Amino acid sequence: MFEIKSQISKIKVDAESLIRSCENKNEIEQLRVRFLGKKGVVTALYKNLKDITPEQRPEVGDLINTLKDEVARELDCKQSFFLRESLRSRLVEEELDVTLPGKPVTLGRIHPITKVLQRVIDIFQALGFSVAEGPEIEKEYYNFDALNIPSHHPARDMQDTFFIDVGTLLRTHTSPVQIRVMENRKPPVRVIAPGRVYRNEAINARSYCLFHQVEGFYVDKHVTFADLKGILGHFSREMFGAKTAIRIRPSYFPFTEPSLECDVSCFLCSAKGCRVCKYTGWLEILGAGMIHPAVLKAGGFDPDEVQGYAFGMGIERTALLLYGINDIRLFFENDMRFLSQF
Ligand code: 2NL
Repeated sequence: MFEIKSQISKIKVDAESLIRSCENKNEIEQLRVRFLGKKGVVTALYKNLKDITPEQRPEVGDLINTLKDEVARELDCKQSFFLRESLRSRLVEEELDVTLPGKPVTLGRIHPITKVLQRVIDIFQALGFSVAEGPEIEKEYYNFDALNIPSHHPARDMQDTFFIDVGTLLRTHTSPVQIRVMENRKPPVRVIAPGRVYRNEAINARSYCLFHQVEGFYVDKHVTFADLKGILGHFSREMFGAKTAIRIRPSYFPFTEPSLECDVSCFLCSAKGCRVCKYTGWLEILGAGMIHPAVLKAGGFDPDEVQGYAFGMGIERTALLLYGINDIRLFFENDMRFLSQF
């Protein structure tokens, strides 16, 4: 009994000093085998239990259990010390400072132009219009000829249009999409064409070399100017508020006859007059008209059988008004300080 107790104390002292002087993980593993392994020193003690009296066994058994737990704890302790050391030296080697704050994750936002564009699309989709898209690099034929824009027209000038090649250009409006739709469909057709368009203009607060447009058209038997007026009023009230009034003025586009420009009552000052509406109470928002017979023909329709209206609006201009922004260039800089305000 005395013998086994002193054996236990000796093993404890030995183990402690050996563990203390360990220099690496491998040495710890070797000690773990030496003391706690199947053929280990502590394991061997259990076998000696049979040599002592049954009355004394529980006490000695407890002592051995405690010894086993203590040795295991000290081995674990030293092992995690080596683990921390190796991690630390790796961090130093890699010059990684884990205490530095992480990079902030900024969430993206829907661009204000996309928001306005989507609202316009929603309004027309609710009326049964479908959405069509087409190429931004377009044939001169679809961009100009098919739209009854004569070859001597100033819009065809290099000064106003980005030409890619002879007969190929960056579309200056989304009307060519509508010609392509006409070529492939039979009336009745109700389509809107949203998208990017390009103009070779001097860049300033009011104009940029690219912008977004939504054009739309409806061709059917018996489509009249009154249908056009109706849709312009409906769109304006949906877009700018139920109290919005519209005013139409005669205008000119080569692709419509007659042509008009549509103003809405200024939603910023309730038409009382402000700087934005230049004290007129009206804001110009879109152009429209009855599709020119030559354009219907170019799209493959018979102008004696069907008629149609068409309209077009610039999205940036509408967004500037809706959000009270004074510089169109802000839409193209993609500065999160600007974009995160919408
Ligand atoms: C504006 C005016 C307009 C159209 C676009 C059009 C398209 C076809 C046939 C006839 Cl396929 N017209 N589009 C008509 C009138 C005006 O746009 O101020 N846009 C920003």
